[in-house]
Amino acid sequence: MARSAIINVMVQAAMKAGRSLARDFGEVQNLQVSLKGPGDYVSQADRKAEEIIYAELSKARPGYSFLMEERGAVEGDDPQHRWIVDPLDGTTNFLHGIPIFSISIALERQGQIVAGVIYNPAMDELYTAERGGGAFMNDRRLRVAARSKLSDAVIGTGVPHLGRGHHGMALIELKNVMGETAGIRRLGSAALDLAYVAAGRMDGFWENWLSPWDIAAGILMVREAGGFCSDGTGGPHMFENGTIVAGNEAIHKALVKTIQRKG
Ligand code: 2AM
Ligand code: CA
Ligand code: CA
Ligand code: CA
Repeated sequence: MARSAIINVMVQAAMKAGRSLARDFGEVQNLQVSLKGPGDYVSQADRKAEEIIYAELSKARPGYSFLMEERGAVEGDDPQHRWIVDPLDGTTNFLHGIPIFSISIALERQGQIVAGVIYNPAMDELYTAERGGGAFMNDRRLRVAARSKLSDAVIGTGVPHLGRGHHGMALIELKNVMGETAGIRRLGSAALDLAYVAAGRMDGFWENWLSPWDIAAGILMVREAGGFCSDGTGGPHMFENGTIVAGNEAIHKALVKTIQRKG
C-alpha cells in the first residue's frame, strides 16, 4: 500500500517521537515526573515527544495550527489546518512500566478530521487512516468487528480517577454495560482503545471526560474501518462533551442506549 504524502509526514513524526518514548520507557525510574492536578501526571517523556512532533510537523507543513496536550493551542498562519496531538496517551501506564501507551496525531482541515496516526512504540503497531482511504495497521486494512449483539461483545472503557470526572455516574454506566456484555476491558489509552475498535479487537468503546487530542485520530480510524462514533447522546459533539461511544453500527447504537440509562 502506498501511503500519501501527508500520512508519511505524520508517520515520520510519530515514529521519531516513538523512538524517544521507547528510550525513556527503558529507564522510566529516572524520569522527572510532575503533577498537573490530582492523579494527573506528566513526565519529561511526554514533553520530549511533544517537542519532536511539533518540530517535525512544523518543518513539513509550516504555518499549520496546533492543539497539543502539553503545549496547548498554537495559532499558525493557516487556521484552516490544525494538528491535534497527544504525544503520550497512557502516561499512567507508561510511568508504571505497562507497555500500553500511544502517540496520537490527527489533522483537521476546516474543522473536519482528514488524517490520523496512532502509534504504540512498545508493540510497534502503527495505525493510519485517511478520510475516504480506509484504516490500516502496519499496512493491513482494518475492519470493525461484525458481532452485532451486546451480549457477545467485549467493550473497552476508561474510568475516572482521583480528581477527575463524576464517579457516581461512571459507576452507573459501568454497572449497566457490565450486565449486558461479554466483557469489559480497560487499557488506559483512549487513542489505542479506538484503534482496537477499528482493528476489531474490541467490539466497542465508551469513555467520558476526554479531550480532543485523546480521540481525534481514533474517531477517523474507527469510521474508516466502517464503524460509528458519537457523543453519549448519539450526537456529533465529542470534542465539546468529552464523551465518546464507538463500535459497529449495531453495537454503537446499543451502547448509546445502555449508557443513557440513569439508574
Ligand atoms: P493521558 O494519558 O494522555 O493523560 C485513560 O482513561 C485516558 O484518559 C487516557 O487517554 C488519558 O490520557 C486520559 N486521562 C488521564 N488522566 C486524565 C486527566 N486528568 N484529564 C483528562 N484526561 C485524562
Ligand atoms: Ca495527560
Ligand atoms: Ca491522552
Ligand atoms: Ca497525554
